[in-house]
Amino acid sequence: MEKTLIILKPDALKRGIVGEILTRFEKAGLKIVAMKMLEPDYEHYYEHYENIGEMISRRGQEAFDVTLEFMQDGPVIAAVLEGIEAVALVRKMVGTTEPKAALPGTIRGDYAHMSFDYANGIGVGIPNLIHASGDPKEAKKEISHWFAENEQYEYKTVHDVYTQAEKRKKK
Ligand code: FUP
Repeated sequence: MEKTLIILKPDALKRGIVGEILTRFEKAGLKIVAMKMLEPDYEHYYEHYENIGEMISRRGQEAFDVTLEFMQDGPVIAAVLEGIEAVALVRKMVGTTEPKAALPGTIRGDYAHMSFDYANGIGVGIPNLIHASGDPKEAKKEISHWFAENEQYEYKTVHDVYTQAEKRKKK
């Protein structure tokens, strides 16, 4: 079963919408297999956003710097979600990077409206509430960067009857 990393960013904690965001994933049947609150340092975010995410070449040094500053503005909650094609599903539920462009029904579209123009104009990182792994390869690297093996759990949920069903036998 596929796993993906989410990080509830400092703005999600400060706005008190952690529960609402997590509820959306639980309702979709995704399984929380790891979760913790932490306040990572610059090096930890450098590994996440540049060594794994290659953000400087994609977005530029300035966007990278303000993002790291924004992420260090308070504690975050990191979690690993498991489900069928979980990486793509969670990205869809999160919505596109810029809240202004994120569709209604997505987390960023429903809970934020900030534009790149506004954030870049005042020189701040965009408060878009949540990070989610971009693809399965990135998810694997991010999960092992944020969680040790013994911080990840296996258990059954009521969704497993559908999501981990046996192959149907032909009659
Ligand atoms: P995403 O894949 O949605 O996490 O987006 P990116 O990896 O491209 O960017 C990482 C984070 O940097 C985004 F969540 C928001 C932030 N960012 C800014 O704050 N300003 C920018 O101009 C670009 C990105």
